[in-house]
Amino acid sequence: MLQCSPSSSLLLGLALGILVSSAPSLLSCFRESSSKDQSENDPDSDFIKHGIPDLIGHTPLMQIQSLSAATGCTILAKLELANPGGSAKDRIALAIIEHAEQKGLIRPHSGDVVYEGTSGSTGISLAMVCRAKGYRAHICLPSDTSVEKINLLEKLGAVVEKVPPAGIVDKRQYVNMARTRAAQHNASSSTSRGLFADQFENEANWTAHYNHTGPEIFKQTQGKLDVFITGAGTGGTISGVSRFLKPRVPGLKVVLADPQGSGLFNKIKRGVMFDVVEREGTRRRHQVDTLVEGIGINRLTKNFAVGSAFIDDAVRVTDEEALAMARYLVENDGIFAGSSSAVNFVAAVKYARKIGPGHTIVTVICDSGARHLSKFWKDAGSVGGEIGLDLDSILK
Ligand SMILES: Cc1ncc(COP(=O)(O)O)c(C=O)c1O
Ligand SMILES: *[C@@H]1O[C@H](CO)[C@@H](O)[C@H](O)[C@H]1NC(C)=O
Ligand SMILES: *[C@@H]1O[C@H](CO)[C@@H](O)[C@H](O)[C@H]1NC(C)=O
Ligand SMILES: CC(=O)N[C@H]1CO[C@H](CO)[C@@H](O)[C@@H]1O
Repeated sequence: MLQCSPSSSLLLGLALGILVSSAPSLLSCFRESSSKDQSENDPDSDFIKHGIPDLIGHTPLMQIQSLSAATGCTILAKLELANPGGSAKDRIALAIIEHAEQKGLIRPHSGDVVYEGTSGSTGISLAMVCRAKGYRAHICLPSDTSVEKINLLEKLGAVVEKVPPAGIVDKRQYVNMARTRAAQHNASSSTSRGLFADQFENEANWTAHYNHTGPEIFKQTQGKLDVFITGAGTGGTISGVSRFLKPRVPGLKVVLADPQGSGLFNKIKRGVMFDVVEREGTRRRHQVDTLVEGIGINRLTKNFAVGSAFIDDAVRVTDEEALAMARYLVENDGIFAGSSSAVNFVAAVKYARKIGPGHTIVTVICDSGARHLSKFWKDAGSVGGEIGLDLDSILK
């Protein structure tokens, strides 16, 4: 609904179709009151969803035909872009809000406001879920955030506060500003409350993936997978999914896909972050020097730390490789993916080549290329002429 492209509504339709065919336990009450044959054969015999929260999760798992054929491995992608807000962050936004409701920290339709510092997908998901559940969202972001993101947040009814770019140790940095605003709201109102969502440290982050994304992948593959590979922003996805799958899938390898400039690759390979100096606050403002958005980081977050013992290996991906892969997926499969998804696929192919044919590799399409038109895709060059890219020319 948010991205008005035909592809996202198609994907949403696909998501609902897969839900019907692959989640029998959820559907048992539906099936009891309707013909089983009918619900299995007719993709339109779906039950009615009750608002946005009902649409979050249960995303399809899709085989990538070109990459599977080229590597001899079965390469599968969890389509997180099929969530109603266009990314896996819908799961986190819903989990954070429901968690806070259970703890009695916020109440719907009482003027409570959810504050977050984010220039990424989390703000969009929070803005959407807040409106669906009777809250307001207040998003702090760096003033150089792209105008289309700011527009989207505002059209979703969020208050957007632009703060001057600053490092994480600075009080006026956007995440710190969101924390301050929530506290100020609390202090100044006796009737309503402020909640700081805190996606990087909030435990609802990885548990949402432990409770939902991991079990969905397990069911969809019937537990038959050899590798799970994805990037880390907060680390919630890789931690939650690997903590769920590792004990249940014997021999599973969990692999981190890391963009250039991120310290996590070295953390996994050598046990140390890339650059200790950065912790002293001397780092450049752009923590990670890459075109890729949403993954790659140079500090250790709690959500990454809870899963790092479950990560077996890491693959580094350059921007150049990610850009070429993004084009490759459009030209060969009609898949228009975002930058972090392109990184995931480069890493999946590199890992497939390392372990050889015959394995099943699961990765993630985090969001659509539509979110990345003005930055990543702008640098992708012309797409759609000759189908000329082969995998060898992508991997450096
Ligand atoms: C587009 C995109 N891809 C991937 C991720 C990584 O997810 P996680 O925060 O669970 O590590 C994010 C998170 O910020 C993102 O915005
Ligand atoms: C706001 O107040 C509630 C209830 O007093 C408290 O639990 C919460 O931690 C406060 N939040 C902030 C951001 O100060
Ligand atoms: C995950 O499941 C546990 C146990 O049922 C529950 O306590 C927790 O709140 C759930 N968390 C999320 C984010 O769904
Ligand atoms: C159950 C569990 O281990 N929860 C942890 C999740 O991560 C937060 C910090 O992000 C910890 O405080 C919790 O103990």
